[in-house]
Amino acid sequence: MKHMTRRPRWKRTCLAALAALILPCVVLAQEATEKKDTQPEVKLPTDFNLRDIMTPAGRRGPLAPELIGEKEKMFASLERLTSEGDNGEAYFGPRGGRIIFQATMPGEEHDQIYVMNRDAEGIYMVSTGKGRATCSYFFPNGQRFIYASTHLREETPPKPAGGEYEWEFDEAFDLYIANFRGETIERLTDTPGYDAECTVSPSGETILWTSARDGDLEIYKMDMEERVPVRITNAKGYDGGAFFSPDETRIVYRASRTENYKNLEIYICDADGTNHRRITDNGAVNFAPYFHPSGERIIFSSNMDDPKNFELYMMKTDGTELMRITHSPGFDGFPHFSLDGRFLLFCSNRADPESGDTHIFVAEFRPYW
Ligand SMILES: [Ca+2]
Ligand SMILES: [Ca+2]
Ligand SMILES: [Ca+2]
Repeated sequence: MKHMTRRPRWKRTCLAALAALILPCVVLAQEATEKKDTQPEVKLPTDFNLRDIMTPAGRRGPLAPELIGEKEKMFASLERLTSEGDNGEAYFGPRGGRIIFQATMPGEEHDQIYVMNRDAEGIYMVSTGKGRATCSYFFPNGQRFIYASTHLREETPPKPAGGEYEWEFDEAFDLYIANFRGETIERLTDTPGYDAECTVSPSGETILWTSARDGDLEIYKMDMEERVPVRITNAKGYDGGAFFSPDETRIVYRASRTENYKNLEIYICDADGTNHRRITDNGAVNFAPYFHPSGERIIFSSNMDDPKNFELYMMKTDGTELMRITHSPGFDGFPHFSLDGRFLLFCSNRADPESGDTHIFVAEFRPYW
């Protein structure tokens, strides 16, 4: 990727982990975050109507068969849902009719959170428009979402020149719940330091996220009624990017344990934070793990076959039966299945690998195991 003029956002995400791990003091020397919440002004679309974004799940986006790689036999079809901006971390809504994602739109400097219909129509911003926003995820009632944002900090520093990515572990990130009118409903974290990488359990009763509250980056869970953070990981080094299994008995995540922090491996544990097992061991950058709806396999992104080209892979939950899903130039990552497993949402820069812009795709998934 050295020839690229601009680094794609996936590199921000991947290298973010490495950068902060190389610079551990980034997350240790935290300043207290401003605790007094303020509600920034939100600009809603002039024709805003909640019904407009409740697309029936049967609607599809523009098909892009020319972007299916020759060896991508598990893709029965491919839709391209975005055509501008630099997009990432897209996740289906509970009934598959909407998608929430983060994007740096043309002319903007930082990521904000957007929703769109399943058919790629009706994109609009649902975060505050201030600071940086990341890691959005629907609650299963479809009326609210969780995300991480720095909007309470008075000024957002510009992106560092020279491609340094420690900002991704920005200490000003905290978790918020908001609705699709762009209104912040609740601030969930207020301890000093990074809180982000949040996901919601299938039942909506529990969230997972990554926090620096205890001095090292660890995964925590919190019951949405009890509101008591429970620490899931207890190992030196970065732990993050966690998702529950469909039955909420297990958690899959990524972590770095190496001294030089040059790789990320996939781990799995029980939902109470016991029985941690590493299920990849290839020395590459493995991240964005997500359970197939069967609960028996995990899809993830890795550069195990080519340090410059991330692809999607699947494996059983014990790490066996590894199979490669994508074969395309450039980045493929952030996989997310629809509840029935029929569709695979992912982010890729296959449309224009040289530009570095990442776009959102949906494949009709045809597993052959
Ligand atoms: Ca915090
Ligand atoms: Ca840790
Ligand atoms: Ca690829």
